[in-house]
Amino acid sequence: MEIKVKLDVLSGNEELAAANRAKFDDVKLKVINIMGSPGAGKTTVLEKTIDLLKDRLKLGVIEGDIYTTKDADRIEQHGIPVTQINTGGACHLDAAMVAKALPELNLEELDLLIIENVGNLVCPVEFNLGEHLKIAVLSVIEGDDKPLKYPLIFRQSSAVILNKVDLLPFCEVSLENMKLDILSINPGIPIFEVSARTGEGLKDWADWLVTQR
Ligand SMILES: Nc1nc2c(ncn2[C@@H]2O[C@H](COP(=O)(O)OP(=O)(O)O)[C@@H](O)[C@H]2O)c(=O)[nH]1
Ligand SMILES: [Mg+2]
Repeated sequence: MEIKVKLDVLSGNEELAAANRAKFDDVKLKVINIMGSPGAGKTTVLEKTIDLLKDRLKLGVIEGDIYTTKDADRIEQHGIPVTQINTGGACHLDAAMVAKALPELNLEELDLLIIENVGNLVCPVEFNLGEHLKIAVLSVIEGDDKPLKYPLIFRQSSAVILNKVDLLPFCEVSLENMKLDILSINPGIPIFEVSARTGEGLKDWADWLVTQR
């Protein structure tokens, strides 16, 4: 019985995600969905990415959070259109929430829409939003066992950002093992080793993102 309910929820979500995708494609808008644990550095990576790309692309952002507008407030400082979704308790965004937020943005005027999902390594990946690419952000301090413990997000993503490499000297993790495990789950997936604090590696990520348009 429980499984059936879950299937119904997911199939309803797929229909709404397809409708979102049609809206994006109508106006030739590329959309990415950034996922990862709370504190992995999603918003910081996004802020730095905006600074690198805002002169090249017209960017817009949807911030997903359980409560508060803290992340949207940070993005607003960078002078690009942003709207906040509060899920009011849900651990992930779904296609209906995104559909409701879209009228807040002028989609025709944007080249790239970035959605920051609710911080969570598990649930967000199960709900398509209509995005073209899913991107996983994992910080090295979360531990090198995480890719194999949470494989779905790495399997479904089109790229992985390994953030906080500036903290590698202070934690016992093997970056090599992290990368090997991610590649064993999703062979060939681009992996960007970055520090959103120092800026290391972010130009390669931003350049890759531009090529995805
Ligand atoms: N040392 C270090 N700290 C970082 C880095 N990226 C983000 N942080 C810090 O990690 C914390 C969580 O970052 P945030 O972007 O809010 O993560 P989010 O919850 O995934 O959006 C903040 O205190 C950031 O300043 C990084 O590359 N290196
Ligand atoms: Mg955030």
